[in-house]
Amino acid sequence: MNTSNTSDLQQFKESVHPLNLLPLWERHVKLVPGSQSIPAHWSYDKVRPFLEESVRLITKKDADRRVLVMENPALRGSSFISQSLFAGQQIIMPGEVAPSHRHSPNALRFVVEGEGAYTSVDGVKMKMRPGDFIVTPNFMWHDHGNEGNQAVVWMDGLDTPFTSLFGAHFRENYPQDIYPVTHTCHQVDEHSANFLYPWQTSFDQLLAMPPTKIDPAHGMKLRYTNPQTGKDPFTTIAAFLQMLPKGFQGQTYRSTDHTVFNVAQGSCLLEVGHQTYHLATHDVMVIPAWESYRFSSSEMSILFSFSDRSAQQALGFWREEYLA
Ligand code: GTQ
Repeated sequence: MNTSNTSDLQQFKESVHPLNLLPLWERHVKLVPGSQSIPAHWSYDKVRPFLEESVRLITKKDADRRVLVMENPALRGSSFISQSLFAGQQIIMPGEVAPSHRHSPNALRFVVEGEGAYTSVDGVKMKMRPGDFIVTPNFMWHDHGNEGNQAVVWMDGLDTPFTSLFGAHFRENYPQDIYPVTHTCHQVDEHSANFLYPWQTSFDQLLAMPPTKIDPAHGMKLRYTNPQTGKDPFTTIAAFLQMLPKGFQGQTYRSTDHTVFNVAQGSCLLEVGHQTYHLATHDVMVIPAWESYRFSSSEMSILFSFSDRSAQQALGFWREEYLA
C-alpha cells in the first residue's frame, strides 16, 4: 500500500534529481529478456555486387580493411549486427594485402568464396579455403593477403560491442604491412591448431554424427571447441556448424544469445515471429536474444553460426527454451 500522497512523491523525486538519484520504484527500464536488436537478413545476391563495386571505389591500402559492415537496422550508427556482436563481409583481390594490426576485440573469419587468400595470426600463416573457420584471438597481430587469381570473400565476426561496453578498446598498426611469418601452415599442425578449423574436418564430423544426435530444433549441430583447451574458441563468442537434413521440420526455439547465421551450403526457410525468411547459400541472418525461430529445409543445408553464448554461459546468464 502506498501511504504517501502523489504530490509528496513527486516533490521527493524532484528534490533528489539534482543529486543524480532516482527512486527505484519509478524505474521504467524494461526488465525482461530480449534486446533492442531485431531479426535481419542479408541476401548474398544483393550484397555481392556492392562488394565488387567497393573494389573499384577503394583500394585495400586506402581501406585498411575492405569491409561492408552488416548493421542491425534497429542499431543504426552503432555498426553492430546485434547488441553484442559485429559482423562484416570482407573482399580481397589478387595481389592485395590487408596490413597487419592488432586490437582488443577478438575476431573470427568464415570463408565464403574464393581460393588463394591467407591470413596470418601471430606469425602463423594459414591458407583460407571456403568453409574454413579461423580464429584471431584478441591483441594478436594479423594481416591478410590474396596470392591467388580470384576474389576472396569472407565474413568477419568480432566482439567489438564488448570492448565498447567495457571502454577497453585498444588498437595498433604494425610498422610494416606484413608481420614476420614464423610458420607457414598447409594444414592444421601444432602452430595453427588454435586458429584454424578447416571446412573438410568439421563437415566430415557433421556427416559422421549418428542419427540419434539430431536436435529437434537445430538438426545436427556441432560446437567448435579449441582442441587444446576443450573450450569455446573465444571467451565471448561460441561458433557452430549445423546440418539440416532434406525435409527437416524444426521445432520452435529461443535462447538468450544473439546468433549470426551464414548459409554455407544449400538453402532453408527460417520462420521468425510472423515472418518467413528464405535463406539462400551465403546469406546472413541475425536472430536477437530470446527471439523465437524455426527452421525447415527442403534440401540438405549447412549453416555456420556464431553467438555470444560463450560470454553468457561464463556469466551464468544463458537460457534456452524449446517451444511447442
Ligand atoms: O580483418 O582485421 O571486419 O580488424 C573489422 C575489424 C575486420 C580485420 C573487420 C578488423 C578486421
